[in-house]
Amino acid sequence: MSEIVHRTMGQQSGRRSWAEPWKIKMVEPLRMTRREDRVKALADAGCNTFLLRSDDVYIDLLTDSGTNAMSDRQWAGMMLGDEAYAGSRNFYHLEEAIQTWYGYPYVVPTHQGRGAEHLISRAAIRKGQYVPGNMYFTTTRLHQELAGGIFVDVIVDAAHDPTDLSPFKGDVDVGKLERLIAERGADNIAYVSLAATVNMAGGQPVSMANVKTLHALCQRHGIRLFLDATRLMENAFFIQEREGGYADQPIAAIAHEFCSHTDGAWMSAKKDALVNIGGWLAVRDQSLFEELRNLVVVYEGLHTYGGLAGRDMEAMAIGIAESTQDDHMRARIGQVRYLAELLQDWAVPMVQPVGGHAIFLDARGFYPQLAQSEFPAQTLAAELYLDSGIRSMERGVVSAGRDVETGDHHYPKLELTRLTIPRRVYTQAHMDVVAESVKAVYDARAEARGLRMVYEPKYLRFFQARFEPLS
Ligand code: P71
Repeated sequence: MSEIVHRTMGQQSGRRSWAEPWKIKMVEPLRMTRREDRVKALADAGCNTFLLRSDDVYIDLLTDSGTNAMSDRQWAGMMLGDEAYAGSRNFYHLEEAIQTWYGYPYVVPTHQGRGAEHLISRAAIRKGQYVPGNMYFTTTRLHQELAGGIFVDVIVDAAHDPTDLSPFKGDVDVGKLERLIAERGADNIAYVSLAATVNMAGGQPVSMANVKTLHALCQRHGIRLFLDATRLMENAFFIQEREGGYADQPIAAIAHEFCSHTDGAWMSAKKDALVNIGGWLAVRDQSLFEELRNLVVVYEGLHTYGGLAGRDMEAMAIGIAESTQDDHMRARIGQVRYLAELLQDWAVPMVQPVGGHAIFLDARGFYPQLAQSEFPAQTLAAELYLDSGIRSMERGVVSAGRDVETGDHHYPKLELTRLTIPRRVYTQAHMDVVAESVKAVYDARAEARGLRMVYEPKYLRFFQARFEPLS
C-alpha cells in the first residue's frame, strides 16, 4: 500500500493546474446525429433513455457502471485469463486484491453487484426483518424485499435536500437507527446496509466518524453492519478532503480503515474497480461465508468464478489496485467538478455539494410547472437527448417505483436527472459540450410539458417503462 499522498506536478510547484495521470492509446469514434434522427429515436424508445440504442447517442452519461476505460495493464491482464472451471489463478489474484485493499478475509465473486446483493439478502435476512439503510438503491432494496425484508431509510435529513451543503450527506442519522432498534428490537433487524458513497443522494459520502459510531452501536446490539463498497474509493477521497486528520493519509489507507469498521461488504466492480463487468461479496465471519459460498454455486457459478470469466477477474484485481491511487481519484472527481463548475456559473439547479460520480440536476428546479406525477426528471432526460444526443438517467419518481403495500408511486423528495461520468473515457472538451447543452435546455425550461407513462413493467420499472409527451 502506498504510504504517501502523491502531489500533482502543479501542486508540487504551487500552481493550480492538474491533469489526468494517463495518456490515450486507443480511441473509439463517436457518432453525431441530427435533430430529426433524435426525435425519431426518442419516440421509438418511449422517451426512456434506457431504451435508446447506443448508436443513436453522442455522449453517453447514462451511467458510470461498466463504462470505464481499462488501462493497458488491465488489457494485458485479460490475456492472462485462466479459464479453468475450478480454481482459476485469476480468482486467487482477485481474492488477494480484496484482502489487501478492503481487508476482508473471505471472498465470493459474483457476475455484478446485484448478484452479490441477491446472495447477501438471502443469507442474512429473515422474512419480516427490517433492513435500515442510508437511502435506498433500486437493486439493493429490491433484493432485500424479495428476501422478505422491510427497507427503512435512516439517512440524515440533509440528504433529501439538494441545497444543503453538509459535507457528509451520506451519513446515517444515528438517532433514527436507535429509534428503529428500540421500537422493533435488535432481533428484528437483519443488518444495517451502509452504502458509501450514496448513489441516489447524489454520490454523497459517509464520514469515518459515522461508520465508527455505527459500528459501536451495531456491536452493542449484536447487529451486523454490511457495506455497499461500490464507490468506496470515491468516498475515501471525500474523507481525505473533508474530515479532520485524514488530509495526509492515502485513499488506500482511508478505505481500508473504513472497511475495518464493518462486518462485510459487497461491490458492483463496474464502478470504482475500473472494469466493464464484475462484482464480489466479502465477509469476516466464516460460517456466513460458507453459506454464501454455497449459495453462489446455485445462482452465479462455481465459487472461484461466480459468473465471470477468468480474464474478467484478472482485470478486476488490477483495476482495484488502480482505483486506490490518489492521482487517479483526483482526476476522476476533478472532471466531475469541472462540469459542475461550468453549470454553476449559469446557476443551473443541481444537488450540492457535487458528489463523486455524477452531476444530479434538480428537475424540480428546472420545471416547477410540472407535478411529480408528470415525471419532471424523465422529461429533462428526454429534452437533453433531443438537444444534443447526450444520454442521462432519470433518478426520481420513476426510479423510486411503487410502494409494495399500497401500490401507489413512491414520491421521493429528490427528483433528479443524473449526468454520470464514466471513468477515463471523455475529455474536458466533451464536458464543455455537455455544459452548453444543459444550459440550452435550462434556458428553454418554460416550454417543457411533461410525460405520461403508457407502459409499466413489474420490476425496476425505470429500465423498460414507456412514456408519451403530454400535449
Ligand atoms: C448505476 C448503477 C447501475 C444501475 C442499476 C440499477 C439501475 C440503473 C443503473 C448499480 C449499483 C450501485 C450501488 C451503489 C449496487 C448496484 C448494483 N448502479 N449498489 O448507478 O450504484 O450493481 O449494476 O453491478 O448489478 O448506474 P450492478
